[in-house]
Amino acid sequence: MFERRGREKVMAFVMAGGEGSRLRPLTADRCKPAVPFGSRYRIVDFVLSNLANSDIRSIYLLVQYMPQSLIEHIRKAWTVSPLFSEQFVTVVPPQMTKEHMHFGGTADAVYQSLNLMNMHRPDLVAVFGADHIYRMDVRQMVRFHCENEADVTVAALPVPLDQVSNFGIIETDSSGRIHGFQEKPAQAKPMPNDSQRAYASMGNYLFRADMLREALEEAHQRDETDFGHHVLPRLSKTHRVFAYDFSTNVVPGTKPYEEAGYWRDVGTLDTYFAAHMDVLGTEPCFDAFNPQWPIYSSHYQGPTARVIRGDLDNVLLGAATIVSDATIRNSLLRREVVVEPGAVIEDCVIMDYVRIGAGARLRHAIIDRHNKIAPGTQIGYDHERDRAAGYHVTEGGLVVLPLGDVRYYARE
Ligand code: ADQ
Repeated sequence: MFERRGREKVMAFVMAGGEGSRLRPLTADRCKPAVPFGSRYRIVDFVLSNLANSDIRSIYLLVQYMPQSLIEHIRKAWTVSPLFSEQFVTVVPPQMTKEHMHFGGTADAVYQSLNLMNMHRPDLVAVFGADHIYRMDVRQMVRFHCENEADVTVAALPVPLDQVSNFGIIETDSSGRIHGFQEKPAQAKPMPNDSQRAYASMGNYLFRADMLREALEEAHQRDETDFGHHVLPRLSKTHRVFAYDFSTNVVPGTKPYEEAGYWRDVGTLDTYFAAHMDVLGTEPCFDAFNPQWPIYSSHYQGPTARVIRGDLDNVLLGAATIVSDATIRNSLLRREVVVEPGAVIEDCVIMDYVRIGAGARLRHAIIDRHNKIAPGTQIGYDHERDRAAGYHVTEGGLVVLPLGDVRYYARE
């Protein structure tokens, strides 16, 4: 029983070590949480904003695979004033001791960082993934956890049966208590009230702090390294583990037209692209603008975008982007993009510091940062030619250009 119900001290570990191999080539040089998203964010900004907006501001970000770009982003976007000693986002790499040369898995990463809990003496520890696009008021999950006197709470939502092999699948009783947890099974039973879907973990957990320590020390003794494969299946047999129904989470300022319970695991290039299309339109299913629940990112001080002339329809433009006499439809252009006269851009995501030369035509494509597209180039019109040019083409016909090496500002 918690004595300080309603005022629990919560600290967070955000798991940002994932490789995101299915997002290649976007993850060839950076980890998945550092991949740009939308007109100005990185994927990691969504979980960090959710925690910060929920007043959880003691945050350790556990990194491993290619962390440099993420570290730079955290320094620029998430450095908090040292006046507030309990408010920080600190990047934690593997400690490289004789015993541990890397994080063996998500549970091992937190096990190796248990000493960080000693300094803060939290009541609860949030262990959240860094790979998803969503808004969530974590305080509501904390309340649910305390009301149920839970040892562990797992945020959960229904997923189609043909996708269960990507998720931790949960079985609950009518009170929401979890009695079965299977990580990425080949098949799963549908939910009792929905024959087409199974109940899945979102990879976001709340733990009673002393219990987490015990569970991880025991897991370490047994050489078990992963929350989904080892720790949660075991705890759901011995402890009070509950599923928090994400569809009950209400974020202040959500618009009536937004999709209820919007959450996307942008694990593949095609799902990553589709999530970009979700932020477009007059009534987007995920609206980036919500002053009551802002998504924070880098404090770039460049000027607003400039359109000299052009035919633009359903377009997001980042700061300091310049469009002259071009046609752009259903697309996002991030900051410092230059689009020269006669260019046509349709259904595209154009990342920062890209120059699109005069008369170039781009369709259904993602152009990573620091690229220069020569005048007259065609991308997305002939996939054989795209492949021959060295571009990546997905099964869904999306063309992806990897990070370029144009290091001067696009407009120079
Ligand atoms: P996955 O995302 O496939 O499934 P995993 O690859 O372990 O699981 O990644 C979980 C999170 O931890 C990601 O944010 C990743 O970046 C990070 N991560 C992975 N390895 C790490 C390491 N060694 N050190 C630090 N961070 C690391 C998980 C759960 C499923 C759940 C889905 C929801 O295991 O049960 O259904 O998330 O998407």
